[in-house]
Amino acid sequence: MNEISSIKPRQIIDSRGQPTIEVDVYLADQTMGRASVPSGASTGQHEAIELRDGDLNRFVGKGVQKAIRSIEEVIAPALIGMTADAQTDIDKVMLDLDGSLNKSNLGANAILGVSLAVAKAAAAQKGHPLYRHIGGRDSCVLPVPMMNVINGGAHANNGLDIQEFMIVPLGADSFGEALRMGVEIFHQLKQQLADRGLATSVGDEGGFAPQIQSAHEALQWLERSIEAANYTLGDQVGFALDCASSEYFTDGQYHYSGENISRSVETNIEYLETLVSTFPIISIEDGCAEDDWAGWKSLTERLGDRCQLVGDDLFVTNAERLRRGLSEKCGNSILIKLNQIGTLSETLATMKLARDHHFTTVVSHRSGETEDTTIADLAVATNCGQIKTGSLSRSDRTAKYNQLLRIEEELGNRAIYRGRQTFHFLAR
Ligand code: 2PG
Ligand code: MG
Repeated sequence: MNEISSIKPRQIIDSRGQPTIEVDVYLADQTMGRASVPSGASTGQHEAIELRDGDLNRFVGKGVQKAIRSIEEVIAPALIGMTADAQTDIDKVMLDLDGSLNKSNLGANAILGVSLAVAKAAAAQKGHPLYRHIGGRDSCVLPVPMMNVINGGAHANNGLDIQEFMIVPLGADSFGEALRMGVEIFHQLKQQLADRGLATSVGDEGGFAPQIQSAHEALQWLERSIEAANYTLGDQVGFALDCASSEYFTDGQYHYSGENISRSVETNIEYLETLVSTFPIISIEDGCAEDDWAGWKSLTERLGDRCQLVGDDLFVTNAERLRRGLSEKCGNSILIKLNQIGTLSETLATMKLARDHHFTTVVSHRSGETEDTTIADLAVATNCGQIKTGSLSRSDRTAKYNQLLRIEEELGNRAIYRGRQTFHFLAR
């Protein structure tokens, strides 16, 4: 009954107005699973390849008709007749059909759309929620959200070089309460910016993008908003940063254009250390660039016991790169983005490898998103404990938070929200 009977891809539009892929997978009993594929802006060099048409006359070259043809002509004929439960086999068939190391033949966007739609069809056929289908009966941990309320870097056109300034509700006792705290702080921040005549328009991830120049200044705005919302900084709410520093690392230097300062690998680490000593920053993502392994090692030696150090562009959800990081002691956490690697089963394998080596895992959106909420389910399925899915505005971001509210409701008293305990390995 759960053999795949047809696969229907289509081109839709993402949150930035770029084309992306949506896939419907139908099973023999007419059950349908639908998934769509996100897209990054600060994309890592080592990510799997997103296939784009390059035809400048249509969608400024960003069309995904080639990837759609990969599905129609190559993937669908091979998968029809397979059982939707056989996720690993299905993903393996697509990997073999592609044959490249980075999915450049069929496109990671084509492969991921199918991989996720298959999982959703299989879940629907059993009448199970997606998190339960992927993770089984023990999936019950609601993730701590890292909410990106000030946007910079490639996601905004202000002077901030660091891409994301996030608030982390450590002191909540449920996901719903955590979300409420985020929302209240978000509104205080909006008010404060407006009172001082700064813009309250938002960046790609729904956070504010005021014309400010330095991380110090951004964090002070957050401090004031948290206070105004009547929460205690450090105790109830911590900070997290995504530097996305590959974007401003050239010729061995980290160039902070907003502050007009270039920092060497070592002075950049000292700078991050100063920020961590000044503000209650519990997590820093991509503090060093994607191929600055020596910088990463030194950053981890210096800050690894008091700050979560998350590798995004460094690891690109890729088990091989994670293995190198583990052996060279780079970072203590990995960001998980399905489209960086391109299949659900490889993503789960990378998460398992990380956990087996006591790395934390943070499930993440991309800056270009759709209404698809798979990552909310993935975070609960794997009990990973942390999610990064933007600010408290724009439906492409809030869709994931709202799905987590539904999951928390459905789990009832089985739901667990660990809050501060998630970061128990940090000596702070
Ligand atoms: C990141 C992501 C998501 P992008 O760097 O972590 O916040 O951004 O999707 O642009 O790579
Ligand atoms: Mg990142």
